[in-house]
Amino acid sequence: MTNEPSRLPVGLAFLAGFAMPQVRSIESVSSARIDARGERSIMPLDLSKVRNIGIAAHIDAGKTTTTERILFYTGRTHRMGDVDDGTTTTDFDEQEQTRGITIYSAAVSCPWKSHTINLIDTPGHVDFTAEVERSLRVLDGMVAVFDAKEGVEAQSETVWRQADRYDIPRICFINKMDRTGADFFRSVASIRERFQARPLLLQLPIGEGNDLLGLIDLVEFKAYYYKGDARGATFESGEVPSEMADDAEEYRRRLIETAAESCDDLMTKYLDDAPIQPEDLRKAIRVATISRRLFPVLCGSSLRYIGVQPLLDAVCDYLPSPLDVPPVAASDPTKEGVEYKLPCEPNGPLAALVGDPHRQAGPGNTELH
Ligand SMILES: Nc1nc2c(ncn2[C@@H]2O[C@H](COP(=O)(O)OP(=O)(O)OP(=O)(O)O)[C@@H](O)[C@H]2O)c(=O)[nH]1
Ligand SMILES: [Mg+2]
Repeated sequence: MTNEPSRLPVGLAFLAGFAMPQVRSIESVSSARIDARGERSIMPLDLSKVRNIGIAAHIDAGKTTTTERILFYTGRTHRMGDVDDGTTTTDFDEQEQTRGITIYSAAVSCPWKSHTINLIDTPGHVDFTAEVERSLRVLDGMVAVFDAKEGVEAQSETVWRQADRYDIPRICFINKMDRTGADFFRSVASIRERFQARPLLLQLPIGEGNDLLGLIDLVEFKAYYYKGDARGATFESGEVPSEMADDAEEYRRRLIETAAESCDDLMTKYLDDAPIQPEDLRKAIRVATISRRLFPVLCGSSLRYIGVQPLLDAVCDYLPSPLDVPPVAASDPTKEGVEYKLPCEPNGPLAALVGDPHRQAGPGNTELH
C-alpha cells in the first residue's frame, strides 16, 4: 500500500468514476476490495455519491493546507502535515517541500458521509497554470479558495475564467479568516465585482482575525464553535449568538429569497410564509449551484482548523456527481467532423483521457480513447 497521491494525468481515471488499480494513488487502495479468493477487485461505486472536484486558487490561498485538513478529518491520514514544514500529503515532491509551494496537481481520494470525494489539489503559481487546466478537464466541480485578507487575486481570476470555459460549478471558500485584516464581506464583494458572479452566502464568520471563534451556518441556523484542540476534529454547535441574531436572520432571508429563484417548491413555501426546512434550502441551492447561477460561499481558517468539515458537507450537498454533468464530447481524429457524446456509464466501454504533459495544456491537446 502506498500513501502517495497520483500525479496527473493518471488522476484522469476519475473521468469514468473509477480508480485504476495500477495507479500510484490513495484512491487505488480505497476503491479496491479483497474478494473471497484473496484477489483484489474494483468495487463498483454509486456514482451519485461520487464527487470529482478540484481545489484551485491564487498562490498561497491555502489549497494544500485545506486538502491536508480534509485528509485528516476524513480519516485518510492520521498525522496532519504542514506546508511550512514540508510534510503535507499532496506536496509530495522534494521541490514542493523545500519551496513550500505546489508544483504538480495531486489527486487523492477520501470518504465523507457515504460519499467518495476524489480531489485534486492544484498549484496556484502562475507558472503552473497549464497544470490547473489539465485538471479542470476531468473535474465535475471546484472549490475556489480565497485569502480573506486579499479577496480575489490575479490567479484566482485566471482559474475562475478557466472553470467558466469548462462549465464547472463552484463553491467559494474564504480561507484565512484568522488573519489580521481578514474581511469576509469585502472578499464576497470582490467575487461579485471581479467575476460578475452571484455569490450565495451560506455562512457568516463569528469574529475575524485573532477573534475568529467559529461560524454561523445559515442553512441550519446554528453556530459552530471551534476550540482548536483535537485539531478541529470536534467542534461544538449552539444557538446563533444574540448579538449576531439580527444579521443572521437577515442573511438567511436573503439566502432563501435568492435560492427560491431556482426552485418552485421553495418559492411557493416562501411566498406562502410556510416553514422552510434546511432540506428545502439544500435542494434549491444544489440546483442553483450545478446550473452555475449561484456560487455558494463558505468561510473558515484551514490553518486554525475552522470550517473544513462544513466545506466537505457542502461539496457533497451542492457539487455535481458524474451523473449530473453533460456527456463528454469526443471526436475521432480519423473521421473529420464526427463528434461523439460519452455519457457517464460504468458498464460502458472504457473511455480514457490521454494527454501529453509536455505539451501546452488546453482544449485540443488531449484525446479520448
Ligand atoms: N493565517 C493563515 N495561514 C494559512 C491558512 N491556510 C494556509 N495558510 C498558510 O498560507 C501559506 C500557504 O499555504 P498553502 O496551503 O501552501 O497554500 P496553497 O494555496 O496550496 O499554495 P500553492 O499551492 O503554492 O499555490 C502557508 O504558510 C500556510 O501555513 C489559514 O487559514 N490562515
Ligand atoms: Mg498548494
